[in-house]
Amino acid sequence: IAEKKPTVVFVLGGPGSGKGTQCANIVQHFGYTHLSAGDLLRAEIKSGSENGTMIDDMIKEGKIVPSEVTIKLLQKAIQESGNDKFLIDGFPRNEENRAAFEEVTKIEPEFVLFFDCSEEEMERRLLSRNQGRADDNIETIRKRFKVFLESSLPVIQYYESKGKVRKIDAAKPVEEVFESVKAVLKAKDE
Ligand code: UP5
Ligand code: MG
Repeated sequence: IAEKKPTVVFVLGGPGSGKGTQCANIVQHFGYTHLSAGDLLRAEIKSGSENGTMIDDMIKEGKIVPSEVTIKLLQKAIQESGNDKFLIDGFPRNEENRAAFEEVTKIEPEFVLFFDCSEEEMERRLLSRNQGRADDNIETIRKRFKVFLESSLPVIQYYESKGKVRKIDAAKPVEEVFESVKAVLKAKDE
């Protein structure tokens, strides 16, 4: 059966740039389903799956989990949602993630929301989050920043070269960031 391909927006930005916070706002106003790759991986650890220990070890080191694991979780969530519009938050994180997702799903993003924020501000936010995340300690935060610069920024640059990046100043207060986000999403509907 020929199914219509879903609409996908990738939501990217460094650790603590506000991806999850802004996705929650977008969901309330624009009818997307929010899929955080990190949340799906953390749920997989909790479920006691056979991959759980490997995923847990990688997250504690700030490393990127193999594409096939993350893509399977995303595909399952897409199928189970019943929706056709998705915010994919925190994925793809490297070139291999990006190529594998395209190859397996044949989906290309409509555009990429890029939350741009200084490391200093992101570090401050992560250290004061207090939600018990295993990776919110200064040692792991430094590793996450390094992986972001080395592996994830090139993905953003790839989409930039295709004219697909909508860059948002994410260092401002939450409400102001959301005003910029709304402007991008409204422009899409016009
Ligand atoms: N906050 C938010 N916005 C603010 C603002 N404008 N002003 C002041 N404070 C603001 O926000 C972080 C904190 O800042 C919160 O306390 C918030 O209230 C405050 P949040 O919205 O949670 O930021 P977010 O960008 O979502 O930060 P997060 O820590 O989730 O980003 P990461 O990209 O580091 O985490 P993720 O969960 O995506 O990935 C975690 C790990 O999983 C990765 O390191 C990796 O090991 C693994 N992973 C993979 O391997 N593959 C994947 O595809 C995805 C993840
Ligand atoms: Mg998040």
